[in-house]
Amino acid sequence: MDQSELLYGRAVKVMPGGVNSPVRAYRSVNMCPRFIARAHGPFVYDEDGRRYIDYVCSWGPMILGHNHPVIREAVEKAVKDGLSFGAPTKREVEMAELMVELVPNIEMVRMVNSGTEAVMSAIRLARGATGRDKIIKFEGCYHGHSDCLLVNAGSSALAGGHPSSAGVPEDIVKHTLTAQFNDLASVEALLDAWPGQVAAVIVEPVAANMGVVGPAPGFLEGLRRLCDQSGALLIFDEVITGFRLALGGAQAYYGVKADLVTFGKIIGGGMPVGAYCGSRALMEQVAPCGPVYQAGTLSGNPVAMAAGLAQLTYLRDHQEIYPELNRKAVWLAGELRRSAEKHGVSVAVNQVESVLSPFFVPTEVTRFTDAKGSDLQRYAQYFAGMLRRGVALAPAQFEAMFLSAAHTEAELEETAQAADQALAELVS
Ligand code: HOZ
Repeated sequence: MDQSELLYGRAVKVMPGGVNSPVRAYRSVNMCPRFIARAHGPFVYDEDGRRYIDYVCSWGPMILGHNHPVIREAVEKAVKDGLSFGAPTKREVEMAELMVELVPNIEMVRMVNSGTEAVMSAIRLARGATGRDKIIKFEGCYHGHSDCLLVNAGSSALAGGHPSSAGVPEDIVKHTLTAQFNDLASVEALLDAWPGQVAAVIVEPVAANMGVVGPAPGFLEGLRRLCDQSGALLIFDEVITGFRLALGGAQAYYGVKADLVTFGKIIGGGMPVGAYCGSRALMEQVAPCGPVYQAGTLSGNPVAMAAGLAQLTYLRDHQEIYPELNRKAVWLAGELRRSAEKHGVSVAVNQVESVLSPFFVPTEVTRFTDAKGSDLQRYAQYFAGMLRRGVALAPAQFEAMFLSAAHTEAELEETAQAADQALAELVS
């Protein structure tokens, strides 16, 4: 037995499924999870000291690679001044100023502690500001685990076979309407069916919790138009896309304005941070300025702000990272396609900038129904083959693969070789 197996044996006795977040239990790949002891650059190391090239990247935020010196030093410096004050700090102001500078169409920021909290609060704000109750989300999109959004959700909710959760009252989710990603007609139909009642349409601009599925041309623009026509607010959940597709996130990348934007872990450099942002008029509806209540002792935590400020400042000052990340992702996606074709394995590789997903399907994947058609058994075998060769992918088909600036040509080559062998195994 290795250390991960031993720890997992202890963990399942005291934690549900042995984990603090379901996808980490590796259930959809039928394996024992790796317990990670440390991480550096493009690598994570398990408790036995085995090294893996990491494409989970803490589910996105480690865009500069693990344990980046600039972020680590900022955290070390902040820790010396104290861990939590429950009071305003200079760093929060600097952080909000920087976000307003970098993200299009936002004038104010409210910090929270996670993407879940950011989205939950943005929905409350949208409802408070419009006086409407209904929201529209997309099947297979994931916006955290707050009650009203755990409906037809993606990510590990989908991988675990529970796209909607027990414990969420019908009375709450009756206000959550579900449309189809990349299908404007499905949104229009809901808006027509509930005239004047939809507070917001919330979308991951690039769906990344059904695997990666980019927006079809005109989809995001269409959402903007439909929201303008109906008086609903458009919320971009940029927990994955923010500061990743581009410095200004999906709004900048696709040239589409959102009314509210939510961010998660990436703005904390991996520390627990989230934020929701929008125009002054909207954000001043939030307490203490307005009637929409939301609060938190750890919101704007000084250590988390130090990490986030260091990461966003670094990204602002090193924007060459973005084309470089894209170049690496295009190369890797190309290698995966080439190997799949060589070995006669049906794989569709979706890639948008530095997020990508292989789906084990014979067709293109442009909709949730296509993504759901992926052969999950094959993904599990492929995952196991990659892990054996020292490459850590997301342990579930419906998650994304993230690249970081720390992945060099050497790691990419090693990954492509591992993928070639793992794909060959699928047909042997
Ligand atoms: N659902 C999250 C990823 N999309 C899980 C994160 C985690 O387990 O850390």
